[in-house]
Amino acid sequence: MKIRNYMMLVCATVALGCLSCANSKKTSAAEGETTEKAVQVPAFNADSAYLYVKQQVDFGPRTPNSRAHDLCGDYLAARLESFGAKVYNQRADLTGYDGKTLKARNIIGAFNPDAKRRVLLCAHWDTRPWADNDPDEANHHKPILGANDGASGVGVLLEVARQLQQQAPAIGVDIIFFDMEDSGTPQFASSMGDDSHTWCLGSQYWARAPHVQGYNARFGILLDMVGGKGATFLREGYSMQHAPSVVKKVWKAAAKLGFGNYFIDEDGGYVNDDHGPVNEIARIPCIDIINCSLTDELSSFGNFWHTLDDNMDVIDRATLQAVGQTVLHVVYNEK
Ligand code: AHN
Ligand code: ZN
Repeated sequence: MKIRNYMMLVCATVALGCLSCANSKKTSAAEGETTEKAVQVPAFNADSAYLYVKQQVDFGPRTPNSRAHDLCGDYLAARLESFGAKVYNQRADLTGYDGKTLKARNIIGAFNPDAKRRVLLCAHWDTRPWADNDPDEANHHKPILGANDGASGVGVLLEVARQLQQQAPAIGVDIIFFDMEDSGTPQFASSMGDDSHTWCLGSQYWARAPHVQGYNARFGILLDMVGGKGATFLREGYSMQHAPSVVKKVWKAAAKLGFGNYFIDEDGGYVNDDHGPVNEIARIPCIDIINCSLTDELSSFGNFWHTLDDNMDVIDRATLQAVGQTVLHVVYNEK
């Protein structure tokens, strides 16, 4: 990126940031008494998030044991570090559906690591090695770029991380990029029964052995496929089962911010995703903000899901904005 473009982005961010806090101060010093100050929530910059999505996609598919995976992992750890996080690289040899060893790396950025009150934000950063939902069967063994499925959640969280550095919230925040979510048994492999454990390998590992012994957080928010144009987020089943109050909090924030057209007040299906291990193994109530439409024909996760079409063309800044601003609102309103 050219330095000049980056400076323009920084200037735009500063200007937006000032606009957003100008109207939120609520003190009645004139009467000599102070009421509680409304929290100042920074303005999420969707251009910045979009850039972080693109920078991941530019590495190519981030599939297990590939060079692009290694390089993108280094990029993510470096970004988190540059935003002031204490960074943990949790490496593990995990076993794929076919018995092969997968060199996994969960990447964790801890902000305000000494704070007792914490919130966990997470997304998977690996991409699916097989486009097994592609309409063309000849593509089923090719890896996907994962602009939406993978990079979008991580891109939003990198922009959140940048905001955390500029203005610290009242609580500690941990951002976890889980690895090996998307190497679950492909449709072309003959499956022997329940394959659900072949997905979410990185989060399963982390939930059994967190980066900090005895780790805990008030709640978690998982972002998955949060960049597609016209995405809709329904109340996901396991989220409602394990963390209904967090779902309510997030959907209420979205409605207040004018994003009710993305965050729909309707129940969606149950999705096997990284919040599963966080809820059931780490016992931290965690929700999943995941695109789940009721209208798409090929897949409820979008027509490009697990196809070669999951590239930058499907990414819409407006969706990144809706999700990012909602997450910031929730984080900065925690006391
Ligand atoms: C399954 O369909 C098994 N899991 C949906 C979660 C997922 C896949 N997220 C991204 N890719
Ligand atoms: Zn996927």
